[in-house]
Amino acid sequence: MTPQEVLQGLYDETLVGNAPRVLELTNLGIEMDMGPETLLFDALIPSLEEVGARFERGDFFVPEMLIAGRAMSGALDVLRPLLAETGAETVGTFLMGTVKGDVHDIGKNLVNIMLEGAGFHVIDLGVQVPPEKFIDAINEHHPDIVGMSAFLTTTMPMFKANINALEKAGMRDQVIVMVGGAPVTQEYADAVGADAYAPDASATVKKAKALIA
Ligand code: B1M
Repeated sequence: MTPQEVLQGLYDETLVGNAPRVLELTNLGIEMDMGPETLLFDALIPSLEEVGARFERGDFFVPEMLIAGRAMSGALDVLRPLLAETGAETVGTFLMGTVKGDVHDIGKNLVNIMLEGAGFHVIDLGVQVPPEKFIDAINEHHPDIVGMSAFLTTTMPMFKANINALEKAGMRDQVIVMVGGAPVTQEYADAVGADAYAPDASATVKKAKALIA
């Protein structure tokens, strides 16, 4: 297979949620020295974007989104050690979670992988994280930055609820709050009183490093 055929195959098989084939092609791409970023940014992410577009048009439904998401997650498991392998020293602690009511985690996991690769110690609280769980984890781990992901317009308001909870607990000044996720914008981040916003995983790493420098 040529590198172009591997990328096309990864795109097509992710789109239809063929997880075993996505895994095979991911491993093949790595054996062919294609580099984890190429597989991710030139095939896997564009494919999920197309899944989202088809869902919006009514051509795909939740089950199709689910199996495509699973196929992507399987590939991420293979790519994780390669993306994170830098040997960088710990630069700070990043507490991360997808907000309450939201189960999307692929984007959050990708941000985590890139942060780990850049030397952050990442504590992942998972998905559907309620405000009190963020508070407890801040008390326990004393992170430099608290990252909150939301992928639905209906769950974005949880940023504000989480920040309010931090204020109520007298902890707002102890942490930098960073927000992100597909529908989030800089304007929205400003409106809810977050300290920072990033549109994607690599921008998150750059901002996070700058924030604690
Ligand atoms: Co859902 N979903 N989904 N979904 N899903 C979206 C997000 C949607 C945009 C699809 C669409 O309509 N085009 C839409 C949201 C519309 C909106 O509100 N604006 C949507 C919907 C509507 C829903 C449901 C409501 C569907 C339903 O039930 N009727 C439902 C909600 C469930 C819930 O959470 N309560 C639902 C369910 C699901 C699945 C479970 C089936 C599955 C999730 C699987 C999983 O995550 N484990 C799923 C999927 C796969 C998607 C799409 C197709 C792909 C998401 C993804 O992984 N993208 C998505 C469409 C799309 O985004 N194009 C969609 C790839 C990922 C690498 O990108 O997630 O954007 P992204 O992450 C980026 C950035 O956002 C940023 O960096 C990441 C990496 O570069 N980032 C941060 C993320 N967090 C950050 C934090 C930061 C900084 C940057 O600082 C802390």
